[in-house]
Amino acid sequence: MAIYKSEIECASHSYIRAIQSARLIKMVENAYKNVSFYKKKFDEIGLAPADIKSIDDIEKLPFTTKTDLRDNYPFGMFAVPQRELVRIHASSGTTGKQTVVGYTKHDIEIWAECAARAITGAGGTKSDIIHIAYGYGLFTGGLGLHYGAEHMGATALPVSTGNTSRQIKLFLDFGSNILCCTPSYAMFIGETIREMGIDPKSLRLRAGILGAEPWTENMRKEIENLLEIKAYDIYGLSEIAGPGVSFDCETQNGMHINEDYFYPEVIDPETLEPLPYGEYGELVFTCIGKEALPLIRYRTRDICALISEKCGCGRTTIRMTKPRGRSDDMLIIRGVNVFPSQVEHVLLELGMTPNYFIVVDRKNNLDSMEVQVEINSSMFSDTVAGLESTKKRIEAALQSTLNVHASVKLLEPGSLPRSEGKAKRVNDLRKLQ
Ligand code: DLL
Repeated sequence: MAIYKSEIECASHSYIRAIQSARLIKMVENAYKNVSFYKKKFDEIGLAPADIKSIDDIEKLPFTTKTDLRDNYPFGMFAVPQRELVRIHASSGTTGKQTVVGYTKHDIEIWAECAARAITGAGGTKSDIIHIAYGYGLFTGGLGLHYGAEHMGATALPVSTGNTSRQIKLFLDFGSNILCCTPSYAMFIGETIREMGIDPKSLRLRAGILGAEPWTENMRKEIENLLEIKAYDIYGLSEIAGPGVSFDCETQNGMHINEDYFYPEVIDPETLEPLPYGEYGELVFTCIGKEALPLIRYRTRDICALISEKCGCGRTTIRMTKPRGRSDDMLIIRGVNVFPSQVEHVLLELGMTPNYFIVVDRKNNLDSMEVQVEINSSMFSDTVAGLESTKKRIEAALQSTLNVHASVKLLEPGSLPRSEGKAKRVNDLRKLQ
């Protein structure tokens, strides 16, 4: 399959290191000179921009967190005056004050190129209609892939999220080739297509570029079967760049990081020490190519590992595993760490639907966890005894994977709310007490 910028994506390690070094030096100077937050941080630890001579010096630099962005709300971390900005995005702010990010013309150009690399990684070409069903607005999903599609000369179809029957009508009428949305919305679109009696093979859709939330390999198989497409993962976060920080290629074996612009590290979130390739920890990025918001060693909270082995697709860029979830999404149930993605994995291994919801509570000082899951329509006619044994089977499998007891509640097909954006999987009632 084609590679969008092979001179970079297939470059030698030493060539990429040289680019990273040059860009890091420039960005550190920019951050020190133009962002008072960084000047103060550097001065506090006695670090001068001149101490950063190459990418090998990255570990000398201080970390940046979401709290730093919030404390400098809205424009305090920008290295350019507002008149230099051509776009502003912001996170939804559901867990506190929203974080605001700004882009210069040059920043938009590199982000669009990274998104174009991702669309090409999913087999997209100039001839394709890229159906964008991520939200347009302050969220980066819609506009990020939109600019990526235009950058490569493909046809962007800016549908935005919601109105599922219209999405499907456009598949039928316009012949969309690549669907971009969250994995949970792709599932819902797939279910709706089946309910409407449409054979997905009769559509021109052949790939999905799905991300913005954690999803498992089993969910990938479900979506691929339901929509008869190949499902590619895409990762990004507003603070660094929206979709296109990293992306799946045809091997679907870890996402290639656009490391000429976003330098990755994985650290131990407790000791803050960098971890070797292959070990799971917290992903950290340094934005080495951006002008407006030069974030240094930004702690993403996403848990994953870096993969340095050569990829079968020919790209040489470093890859990251699918994020398991965010350290702040991790539930601690009776002292045991549980990620919602582990629950999803178990359910799909047992042939259940990926429509599930976790309710955590605390009664008499003891944590309880209930996993609600919809049964398949084929199980609908099962006897009560049959359903009871399914419930027991799931409970036993959850216990052995999570090392903690979860009670299971089976629900009728279609009873849980469907998501058109990022799915909400957990209600932690303990936080409300
Ligand atoms: O979700 C950007 C994006 C849009 C990525 C469209 C991909 C597609 P935020 O709203 O700032 O930005 O949320 C960022 O979402 O730190 C991860 O926790 C999670 N996330 C994003 N992509 C993935 C993925 C966009 N492929 C946060 N797998 C990140 C798992 C993901 N988690």
